Amino acid sequence: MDIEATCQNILDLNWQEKFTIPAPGLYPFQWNWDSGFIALGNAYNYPERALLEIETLFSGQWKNGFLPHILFHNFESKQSYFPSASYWDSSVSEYASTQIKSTGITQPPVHGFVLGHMLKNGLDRKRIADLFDKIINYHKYLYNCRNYKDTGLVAIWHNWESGMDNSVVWDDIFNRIPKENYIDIQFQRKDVHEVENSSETRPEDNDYKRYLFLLNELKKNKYDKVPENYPFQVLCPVFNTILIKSNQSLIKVGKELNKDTLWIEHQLEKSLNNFDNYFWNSKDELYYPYDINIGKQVCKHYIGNFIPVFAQIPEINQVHKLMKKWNTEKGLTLFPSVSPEEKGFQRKNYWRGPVWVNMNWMIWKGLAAYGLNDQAIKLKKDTITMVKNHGVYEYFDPFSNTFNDPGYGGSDFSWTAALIIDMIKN
Ligand code: 9WN
Repeated sequence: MDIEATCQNILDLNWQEKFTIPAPGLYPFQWNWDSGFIALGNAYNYPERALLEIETLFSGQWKNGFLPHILFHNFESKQSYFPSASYWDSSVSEYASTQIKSTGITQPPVHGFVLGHMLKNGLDRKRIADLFDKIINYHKYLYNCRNYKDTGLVAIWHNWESGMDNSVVWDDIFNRIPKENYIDIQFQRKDVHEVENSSETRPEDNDYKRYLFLLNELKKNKYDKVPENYPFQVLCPVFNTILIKSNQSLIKVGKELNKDTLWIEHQLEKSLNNFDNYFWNSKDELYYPYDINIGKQVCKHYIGNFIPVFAQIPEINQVHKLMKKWNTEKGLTLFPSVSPEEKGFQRKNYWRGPVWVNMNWMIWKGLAAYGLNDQAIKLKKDTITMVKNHGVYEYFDPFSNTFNDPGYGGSDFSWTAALIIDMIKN
């Protein structure tokens, strides 16, 4: 079977009547940014599924516009994931859906650019117009409740909100949390039973304790505000790039559908005006996250250094500088989640080194938009070849050249399948 058919089969396998699970067993519910990437891939062969995926996701939107990171559909019959619906207990919030249980944190806002892709591919305009309004409400939540000093840059409150859960960029923040705050937290993980070799490829128990400490603090505050002295308040360049990209796309969609786009244009302008002030480091010539608590950039070498190309935020001369850094990275053809030279790099461990398809997809899109076609085409080809050689997994060893050496984490991983389909189609 060719790779496109294999990927399509995986999307079929993971389809659950109105949404798609990210991976069987490991992730049995609906995840926010996963659904965006999945809908993008489904827009080609299954436009109805693509629309339904995003409609189902927004059926879990809260009254204040907030869009949760997991919707626990059919949670009674699914026991393979922790933290569960009852651990999160979204009912503590007066805004939460009373119909659909969810988490109380969000994930990168990919939906705007996914909507643009759907419109471009001729999907139902009326349904796109309805989704447009819901996405705007979500962005209003972000700009009302997460806007840092009215910069147009929005803050994340949990590492799971970044989607890049155990990246080295969060290490210092976690190391600053006093041990007595989390050491006694009790829990039973499920993920470690769902993947091969979990001790080398998934976060550690000690990491989970700290993730749960943050979760419990946010829950005490009804997922509405950050508590005083709360340790995780970050401006993430990846999250903000994705928001900017979505806003750029929503403006185009809005104009085509005769919607008012002034508010988004205004937010976008602010975000772009402030982006480099917080994220660009002119000495290192890289983008870094900004830790609000200490008022400093987190100067670590990881994939987020490059992601702003996705929304064409850097000028072309900055892009050339960024690409030079990439080329020096030990001859790797794809972007690893963390540079092999960075302290804490682990080639098999989740967001601490492995290659992820969605990250390389964003850089590919960005390079193509700058007209850097040779680099873009090579990145696309190498990503497809990696998946052909190692399987449709969640993440991949950046140094593995051996054919048939499997990838890591969830097998039959939906966003890998969806984005490979998109790469093949373009
Ligand atoms: C927590 C579903 C999600 C992705 C994240 C990825 C992983 C979850 C977990 O899986 O996170 O959200 O339990 O490890 O890090 O990006 O959305 O695929």
